[in-house]
Amino acid sequence: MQLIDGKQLAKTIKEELAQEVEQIKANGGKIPHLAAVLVGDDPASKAYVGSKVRSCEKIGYKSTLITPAADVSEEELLGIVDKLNMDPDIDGFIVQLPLPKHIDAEKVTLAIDPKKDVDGFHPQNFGRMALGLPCYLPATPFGIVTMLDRYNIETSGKHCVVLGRSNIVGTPISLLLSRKAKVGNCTVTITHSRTKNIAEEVKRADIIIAAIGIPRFVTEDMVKDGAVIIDVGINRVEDPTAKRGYRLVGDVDYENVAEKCSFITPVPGGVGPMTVTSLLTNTLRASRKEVYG
Ligand code: BQF
Repeated sequence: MQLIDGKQLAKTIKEELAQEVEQIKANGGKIPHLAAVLVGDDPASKAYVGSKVRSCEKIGYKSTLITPAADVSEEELLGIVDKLNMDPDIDGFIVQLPLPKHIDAEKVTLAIDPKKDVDGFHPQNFGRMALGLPCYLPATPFGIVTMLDRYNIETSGKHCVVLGRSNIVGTPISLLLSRKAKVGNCTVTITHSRTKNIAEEVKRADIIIAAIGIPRFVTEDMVKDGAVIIDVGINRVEDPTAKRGYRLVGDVDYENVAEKCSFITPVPGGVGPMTVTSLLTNTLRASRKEVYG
């Protein structure tokens, strides 16, 4: 079994991006500038946005953090989005999800200028991804594809089984891996809550993408010998010995499954850190106008 070390790979990619920034500075170009909108004070969202902003600072990007209160009106939030759309210094921005219930997240996503949509959530970027046109890839699928690429893991002709069909992970990674591309050419099965016999489907997989949101769902008996496992889950489980009383586990029963597979991503330190570098790469592409000219 070989570990796919997302934390280390993310560090390498951030170093590469930092060098790009050095080049830009030396040539007197525009420094990439990411803005993040964090509504309210959900602790997980604060932590995620905090790490994105710190990563920007570390590699030499400009960053702007906007923190409206949890009771901000939808209208006000749409006003913030509009200002960011218009601001010529902002190359790209994100509105951290989830949003409070009184705000229509779909409406907010639609309001983001696709040219600045570095999370790749706007239907225009999603559609372009599905068609194989230039676009910003959503962070998690982009991170997964980058891991498979950098670890030289063959995907062509492989059977990939995806667990979960969310708009931000399951559905887009299924599309990407089935496309005709360097990382692609898979035969993809999408499984979900209505799938009749998930274990039987997963057992056939050469590549398993677990994005189901159930702690340790994928067990040893579901895994074919030599399979590649990408664990997207971030689940809190009680652990009295841990400082905070809980710890993070993936959607895969790592301890028991690891022996059987050829490659596996850990949780934490697997897919998670790669989502942050995806956002940083998209922001560089935005500042270079690589996608929309
Ligand atoms: C790690 C996210 C659910 C809902 C909204 C490193 C991250 C996570 C884990 C991270 C996530 C998950 C992010 C680790 C961003 C990934 O070491 O394992 C980094 O920052 N993520 C988010 O912004 O919004 C979410 C998950």
